[in-house]
Order: sequence, then C-alpha cells, then structure tokens
Amino acid sequence: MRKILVISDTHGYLDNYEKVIKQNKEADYIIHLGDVCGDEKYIQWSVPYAVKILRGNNDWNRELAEKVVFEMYGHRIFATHGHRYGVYGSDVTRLVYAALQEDCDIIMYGHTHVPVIDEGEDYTIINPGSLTYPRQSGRKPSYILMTMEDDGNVTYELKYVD
Ligand SMILES: [Mn+2]
Repeated sequence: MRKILVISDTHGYLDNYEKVIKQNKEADYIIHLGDVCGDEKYIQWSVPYAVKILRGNNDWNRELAEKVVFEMYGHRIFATHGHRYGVYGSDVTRLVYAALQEDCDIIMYGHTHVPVIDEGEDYTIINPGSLTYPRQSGRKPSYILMTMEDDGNVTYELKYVD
C-alpha cells in the first residue's frame, strides 16, 4: 500500500506545506503539480521518501518535467500542471484527451487552484487545489491524500489545512 500526498500551487510559500507534512506522517510519496516557485530543492529534500515535482507556468526551472506518466499498482497516472493543455475553469477536454492517448486512467493537474475529485468508470480526474491561493468557494487551502492498495484499489480524500 502507498499513501500519496498530491499537492499543488504552493507559489513560494511553505507554511501550509509544513503542516501537511506534519499531519501526514504515514505518507510515502509526494506529487507536487507545479507552481512551486523556487522551493523545489527544499521540498525535494524535506522528506525521506520519493517526490515528483512538475513544472507550472510560474516555474522557470527547466529541470522540472512538464508532464510525467508513471505506473503504480496497475494504474497509469498522467500528472501535469495543466496550462499546457488549456485547462480553464472546469474544462479539461484537451488534458483528458492527451492522458487517454497514453492509456492513463488517473489524471492529475493543478493550475486552477480549485480542488476536483471526479471518479469515473474509465478514468478519474483529480486536482488538489492550492495550498497557498485557494480559489474555490470558501477558499480553504486544500490537498489530496490518495491511498493505493496492493490490489489496485484507490481512494481519494480531499483534505484542508486550517
Ligand atoms: Mn498557480
């Protein structure tokens, strides 16, 4: 089993990131979906487990990948910031098309700062929202804790930082 913290859009502020790390000591993987804004090295070394950081529209570090496709427990995961696929409001058409072309069944993106967990028959789309500049109604900083069981079952929990 793996506990994966999916976070995004920290925009150069780490106070809430530190809270998330402290509140999820059982996590063993972090995926940051971009707009890390210079904190990539810090985040990379802040935990003793695996970290993937994607490149957002406010990231100038060319070492960060624009997108990544990887497999875990029988799932293919497509992770990207989203701006390259024109995500806007709730329109994720191009992103979904690109992910399905690569046979992915879990699609994750950031950029909109609005959390989404949309579990479908063929694929699931998630967006953890922003830990720094939330834009959904209520504007609470948010992230997603994803649990992948060995048998491939996945659960997604939208969590908030107070
Ligand atoms: Mn952003």
